[in-house]
Amino acid sequence: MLDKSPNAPSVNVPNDLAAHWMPFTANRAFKKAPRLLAGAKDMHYLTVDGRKIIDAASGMWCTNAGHRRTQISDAIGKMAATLDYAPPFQFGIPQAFELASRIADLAPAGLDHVFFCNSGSEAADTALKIAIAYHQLNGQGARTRLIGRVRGYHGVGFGGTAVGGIVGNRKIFGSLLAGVDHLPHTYDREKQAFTKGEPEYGAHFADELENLVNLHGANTIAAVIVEPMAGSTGVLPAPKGYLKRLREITQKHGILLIFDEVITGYGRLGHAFAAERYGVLPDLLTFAKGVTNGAAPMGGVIVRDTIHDAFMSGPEHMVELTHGYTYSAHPLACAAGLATLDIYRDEKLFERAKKLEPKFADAVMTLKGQPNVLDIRTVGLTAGIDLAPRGPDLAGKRGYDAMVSAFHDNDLMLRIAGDTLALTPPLIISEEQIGEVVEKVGKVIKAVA
Ligand code: PXG
Repeated sequence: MLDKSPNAPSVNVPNDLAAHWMPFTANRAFKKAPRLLAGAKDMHYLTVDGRKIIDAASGMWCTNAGHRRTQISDAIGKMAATLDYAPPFQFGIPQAFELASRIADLAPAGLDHVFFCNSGSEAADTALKIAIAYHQLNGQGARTRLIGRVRGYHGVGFGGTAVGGIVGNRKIFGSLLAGVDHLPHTYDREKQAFTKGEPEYGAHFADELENLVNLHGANTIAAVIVEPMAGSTGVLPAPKGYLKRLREITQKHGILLIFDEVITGYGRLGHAFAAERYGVLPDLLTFAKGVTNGAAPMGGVIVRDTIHDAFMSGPEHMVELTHGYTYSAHPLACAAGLATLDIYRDEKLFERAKKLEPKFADAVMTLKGQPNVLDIRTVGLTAGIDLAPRGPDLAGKRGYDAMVSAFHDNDLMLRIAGDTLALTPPLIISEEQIGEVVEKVGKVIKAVA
């Protein structure tokens, strides 16, 4: 229970953690030794016991502009005091239209319409539904099949889980969606280990799509969804030429290509979107996280003109797309989004990420040779460091221990994916702080050796 007495400490720490069933968390281990956060500013979190923790994870790939930006919190506060809620179906707020226009302006030319939701999971499911509906409207109703990728992550809705390819996220949830298949992942340690940026080897993994087309028939396939850089599975940058090849094959067969940019969007790879970095134009592009700097829940799908326009027919009083959320384009999220985009623009944070990329890569690569380090991958301001598992039945234990050691003993927050450590700091990180993070990660790796 929270201590509600007059003498309660200023940072009120609960002493009963049972009621909160935490998401994607080892609940029993957490509750024995909680990692409780009380505040944040710029590159740091503050723990409930007053320690300053350097954030090498942008929270959870969210706070690209750093924490507690007053411009954003002021905008949210002002909006909350002016307009608490507005129905997004059949009514609108000016800020939603402004934000959509600004996001469309940031996206590569051709991606011109923005559909808002509240998370990356909703964005993935929305994109998949739009793809299937588009084919239906286009007289190709047999195109319902969805292709994801092994090791892909597209959130936790039934659609996103079905096209996702992380076994642990799928196996206890039944049959998910029918008619789903998967491309192979693009990682081959023997050929790619310790690559900075996009590996030379692996464009041919895209050719597997031709085999899936042969197997199922192009006229049954609605869309292919991939992350330009697979994040949750431990940072797998796309091999050189891979995404272009995927675009050529999808185009040839009338299959829509969806880029899930929930992580790669808003500067993570040194561009507004990874689509720009790779010069590949998808048909739909999903985003979330960085759009509001994590300060309010928001996600969305950016859609090609041709797809959007296909829906704009029939009687004008009719709803064109029977899909949406009570909190689509929520006023607080729109306010946060507009203030966030101002910061990205004014502080040139995407360019900053691009400039820092080689320095970040060099710094993280110095960890090569540390105990148990099997591979290091970097792209943009992101790195994945694979550690050897502690044993055949202990997959993920060394990674978990590293996260715990980082937080409790080294004042560092990092993400883990099994035994892979993921670094993905706010784009405001200084060169000195990159050094500090890498030094701390080195200590953590030694601590779990
Ligand atoms: N797509 C991608 C590519 C993601 O990375 C989602 C969809 C789902 O977003 P929501 O907002 O519904 O959670 C994600 C989320 C990690 C980590 O540590 C990554 C995510 C979420 C939590 C942890 O790698 N990505």
